[in-house]
Amino acid sequence: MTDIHDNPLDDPNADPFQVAALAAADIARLSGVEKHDIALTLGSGWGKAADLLGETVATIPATEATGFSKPALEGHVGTLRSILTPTGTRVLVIGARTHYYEGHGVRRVVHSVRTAAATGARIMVLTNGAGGIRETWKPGQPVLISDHVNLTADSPLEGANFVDLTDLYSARLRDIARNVDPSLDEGVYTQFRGPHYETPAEVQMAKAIGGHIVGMSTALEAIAAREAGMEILGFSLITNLAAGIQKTPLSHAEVIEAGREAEPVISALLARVVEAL
Ligand code: 8IG
Repeated sequence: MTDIHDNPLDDPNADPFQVAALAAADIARLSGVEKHDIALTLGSGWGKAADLLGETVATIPATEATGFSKPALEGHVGTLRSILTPTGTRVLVIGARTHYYEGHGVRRVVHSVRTAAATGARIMVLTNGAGGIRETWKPGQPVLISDHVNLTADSPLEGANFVDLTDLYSARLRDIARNVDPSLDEGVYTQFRGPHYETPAEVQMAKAIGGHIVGMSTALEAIAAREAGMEILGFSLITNLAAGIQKTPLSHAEVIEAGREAEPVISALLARVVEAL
């Protein structure tokens, strides 16, 4: 199942939860760890957190787990890591995100989240790099996600499955994060399809409908995590102010550079928060 052209999730008759269960079994077999407690998806800028969390018990190329896609983007390490923290918590670190804009469908996008749930994880920590709408925010600043507006016009849920999204981004977990760093601000994440960045007019629309953060990944994943019964903590690294908020054009190189600079600080913060969960 390592060939991108032979992904079982692409079979419309496949049950995505069954594929996730197979992936979880792959992870258990390859890592020797039967059950994980917390799962953590590392977006751009957050990659160093894994090293700070504890002992890496196993590093698995994501393509060794059923249903995972090859990484599409440079800077996104396509590995699954099993980490044992000093307090004995098992953390599954997902360094292999499939974005909605890749066009492989929403099942592939949320497969890592469903797999995390199938490994036993009860808490899903989702991190990303994103644009900031609040003028007071600075590139390199981490913020908590308090809620989201899903502008993809899509859902990872199939059929008449009316999942409640009140308190989607757990107030309890946000409180724990703020105990670790009281200076953490929070905001509403608006997910656009991408991969283009927004026009300034779209950023103004996002602001008018209550958004503070613009991104391309996390809302769909959070919905799937909630469907799977997990408690969710979301973090955005503001790598740039959104189009028209910052006066200069957005560039992917700048975004990567902002992530690289912030990485040591926010990774240390994230490791401390995960340890406190
Ligand atoms: I990094 O400004 C990053 N990801 N939609 N807009 C959207 N996604 C982003 C942005 C941004 N910056």
